[in-house]
Amino acid sequence: MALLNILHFPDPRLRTIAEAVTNFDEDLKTLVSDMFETMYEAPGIGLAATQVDVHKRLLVMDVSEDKNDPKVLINPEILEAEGEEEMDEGCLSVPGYYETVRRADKIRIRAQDVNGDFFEIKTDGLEAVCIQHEMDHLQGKLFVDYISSLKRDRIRKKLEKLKKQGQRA
Ligand code: K1U
Ligand code: ZN
Repeated sequence: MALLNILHFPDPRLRTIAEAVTNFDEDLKTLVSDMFETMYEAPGIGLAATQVDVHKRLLVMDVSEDKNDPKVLINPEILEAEGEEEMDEGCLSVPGYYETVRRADKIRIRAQDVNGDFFEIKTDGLEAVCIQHEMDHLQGKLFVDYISSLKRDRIRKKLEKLKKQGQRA
């Protein structure tokens, strides 16, 4: 098990479009296990491979209170989306910032597990929001893309300044 480095906005690698997973091998299982360790340690409720600089279509999540409901979605696809919901979102790649984002409230997803077997999930609320947020990462999109460019620029400048200060220390 290993903790992975999480990329921070505005790192251009976060804009990479991920490719489909085709090899369901031991390396994939190690990556999934490292992503869970990284997500729980952060702590977060989700993590997309893009955030750890792996440009493959997979995400991990656990929105349960007791952190005992880990889920892996590989090559996820939205089959149905309905309703609208506004929720405050955070992002491990945009530390310290929360913004309200409007997304579909109920979704039906098809994905593969670590063995390549297909399954479907029908969900709503926080889990539906988290899946959409993580699937955005796989397309190189961040929750700050839903807010005004003025606010986004302010966040970018603050995170760039923090990074510079960290490098000097
Ligand atoms: O993708 C990420 O960076 C993870 C992100 C997921 C997410 C949060 C909120 C709404 C949609 C998607 C996070 O986990 S941010 C941290 C967070 O929300 C949290 C951390 C500890 C306990 C509970 C929540
Ligand atoms: Zn995120």
